[in-house]
Amino acid sequence: MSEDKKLPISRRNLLGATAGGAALAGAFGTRAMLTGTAAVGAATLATSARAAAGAEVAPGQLDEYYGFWSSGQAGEVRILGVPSMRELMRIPVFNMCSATGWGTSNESKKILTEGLTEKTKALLAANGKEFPENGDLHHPHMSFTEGTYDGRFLFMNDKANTRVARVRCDVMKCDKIIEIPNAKAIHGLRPQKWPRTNYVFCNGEDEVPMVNDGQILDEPEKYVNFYTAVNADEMTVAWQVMVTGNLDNTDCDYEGKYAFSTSYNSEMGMNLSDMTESDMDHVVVFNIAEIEAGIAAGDFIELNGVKVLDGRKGTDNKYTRYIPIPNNPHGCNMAPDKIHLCIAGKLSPTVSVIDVRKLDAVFNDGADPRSVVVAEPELGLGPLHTCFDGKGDCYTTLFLDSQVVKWNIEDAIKLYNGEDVNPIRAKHDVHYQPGHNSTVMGETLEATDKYYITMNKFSKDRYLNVGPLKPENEQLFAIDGDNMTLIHDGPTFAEPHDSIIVDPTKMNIKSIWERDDPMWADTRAQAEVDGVDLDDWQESIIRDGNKVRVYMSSNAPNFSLETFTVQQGDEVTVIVTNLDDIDDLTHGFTMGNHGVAFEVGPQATASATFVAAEPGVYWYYCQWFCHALHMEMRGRMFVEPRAS
Ligand code: CUK
Ligand code: CUA
Ligand code: CA
Repeated sequence: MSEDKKLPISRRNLLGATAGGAALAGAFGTRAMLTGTAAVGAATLATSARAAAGAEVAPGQLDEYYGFWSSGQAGEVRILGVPSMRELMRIPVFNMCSATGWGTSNESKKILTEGLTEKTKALLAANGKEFPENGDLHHPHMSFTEGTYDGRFLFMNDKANTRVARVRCDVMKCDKIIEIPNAKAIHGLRPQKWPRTNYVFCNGEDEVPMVNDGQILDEPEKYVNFYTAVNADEMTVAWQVMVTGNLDNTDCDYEGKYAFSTSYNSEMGMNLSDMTESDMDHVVVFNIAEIEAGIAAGDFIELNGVKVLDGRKGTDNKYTRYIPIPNNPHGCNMAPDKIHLCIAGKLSPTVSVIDVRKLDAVFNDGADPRSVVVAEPELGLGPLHTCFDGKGDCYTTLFLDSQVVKWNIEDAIKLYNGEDVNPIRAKHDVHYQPGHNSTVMGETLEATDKYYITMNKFSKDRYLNVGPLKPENEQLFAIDGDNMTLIHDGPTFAEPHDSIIVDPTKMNIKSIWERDDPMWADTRAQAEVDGVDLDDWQESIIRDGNKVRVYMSSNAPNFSLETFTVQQGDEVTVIVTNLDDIDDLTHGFTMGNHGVAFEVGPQATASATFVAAEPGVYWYYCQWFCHALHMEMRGRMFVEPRAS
């Protein structure tokens, strides 16, 4: 190779292709020695390591666990099988989905629209939209009963448009989305763990004027931030607490007493240097019983229809306490020992461990807020999130070091008390820059030491070049015993922030819809008015002024209507009921050239509305391959020219 043909210097060609790096990278890895080698050997190693760890999932075999993954700015939730890491399904939530018609069907548009505030509706209308067509979904979490998952719902945030959504786990579809008033940029989100998920706690990340109507603009000293409790059953806002500083990530205890939120901007800075100026920021602790008592006693103001309590710093309030924590903290993770809350330092190389049993004294007896910190081990650079194995060990991601550090809480406490112990059990290189991490059932009382997933923000040069936009990278480890064995290493599309791994025995998932599912209750009510039986074969075309409702059924490989006729300018609603009741027999309805396509699952009803603005012949067809004669499952809409 001539000098000028040499490849550019990269980790790959600098280090050469050698397997084994990942295995070596276990216990107490020396960074200089290990950087890069694991990157090259990982894929080959994962295959044999998977067999050794007993984590092989043969074709057709079922995975041990469900993984529910966020997708960041892609706006959806993904279901993965763990440990195979096969993507099983995508649940559209804050995004538009071409396959399922999420954002196009009437049923989904109602969910996407009905929870918006009037102000946002007007803002979107001025931009030609009915609902936000994007979302930034960071944190998917399941509902709890008595400290463990109960398989009812998933809840998730949209940072981009200040929303919280709920997914029904019986059908794996989103059924509610609400915008949170007053707050801006809902980021942290966790369901209440005890006694059950009555509340979903969530917090805005961005500070705004209390009344954000343009009267106050560049006066940050008048900005506030809001912590929100959503009524999980009704998907309404139960209450909010106004705080000082911003809020980042949140979690809550296993007793239903306290919720917590990290703040990286206690400074109330509006630029980077101001936001990182102070050595100490804080965690805000929210006292649930005092907040509920405050509501009952009328100690709130009503702001945009929400009861808002004042929990700002420096006020003599019973609702909040501020615990000083170094330096722009991020992750907020409650350990399954019910006692220890782990706050990741981010700019500080530490994790601050809070003993939640000591919080009563801070609220009731004026104890020093820092007295609740019982350990603060130095773990490495850029600690972001911590997860748990249920046996006293923790795994914390180190963003800057591109490592995960395994450490022990009890030893960290001993070290804090002056004993000569090292709480660090192991460090392992990951590729590259990890954010969130999860263990199986790790945020429940049933946390296990089975698998560990790290969600890494960069893949750099690990994969074939796909252009300037690179995939992210995820790595799954078997963690039973003292070892961490890499068993999966693969790219993902933007951007899995967070995941939970759930035991299938917690789930109760339907395979076919119930005919009377509430998802299409409005359509059913309209059909009754129109004298159409949605549960029977339908060939009805109902005209109502210039509105036309076209009812048809599907039964593979037929639509009940081969043709229907409307007038130019009619507003046409096509309602399709799938009368097939066979597992995995989904149909779809795509109306050519009208931007209309939606899924109709077995026994489901779905609909979409469009204006037939241009005369002509338009074919519609089923877009889910359902039968040998699926291509023939089509029909024509005739649009007659408007009589002049
Ligand atoms: S945040 Cu993404 S790495 Cu939004 Cu959960 Cu920490
Ligand atoms: Cu029905 Cu394809
Ligand atoms: Ca700060």
